[in-house]
Amino acid sequence: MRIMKRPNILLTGTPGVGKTTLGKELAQRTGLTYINIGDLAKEGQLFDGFDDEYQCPILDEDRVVDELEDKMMEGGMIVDYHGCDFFPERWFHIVFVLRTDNTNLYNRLESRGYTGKKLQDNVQCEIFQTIYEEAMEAYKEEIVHQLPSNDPDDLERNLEQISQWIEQWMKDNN
Ligand code: DAT
Repeated sequence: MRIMKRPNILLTGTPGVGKTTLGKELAQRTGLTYINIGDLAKEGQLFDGFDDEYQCPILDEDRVVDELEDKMMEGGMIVDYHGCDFFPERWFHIVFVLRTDNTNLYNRLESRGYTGKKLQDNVQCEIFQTIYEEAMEAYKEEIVHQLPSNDPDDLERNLEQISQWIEQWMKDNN
């Protein structure tokens, strides 16, 4: 039996914009595999040092890339991470940067338990569109797309659009 080729998708954006929510639901609807880089790093202890300012372990980016290489070559992966410039560019067929309005994001991060500098820095990251600019530098501009992620209607629209894109990609590449 010939194996169907499937695309790899990167979901990125500031923490709290809804990457996990979208990624998991998208995986359920399409049969693609959802990969959360934070969880993967925790499971495999793929860390290199500790960030005193943010009180969190520092991701060992090289080991994350090594760990994922074989899976990414299989295709059909949905990768979720709040950064994007250390992944090999060749891994992804499309990159989505989720965007959330400031007040909305502030409330989400606050209910997640973020306070003080951590809360402020993350909201600023969104205001300065840091991750969008990172994505535009790391990937071909034409494969980078911003998606609004403010309410359940946005979520549903994004799910439908990406599902359709996957279907079309598979028609074109098989
Ligand atoms: P991320 O993975 O980007 O950190 P998340 O998926 O954990 O974000 O979502 C953060 C919170 O926001 C969570 O409580 C779910 C909620 N949320 C996500 N997408 C949403 C949307 N489109 N509309 C309303 N709430 C959303």
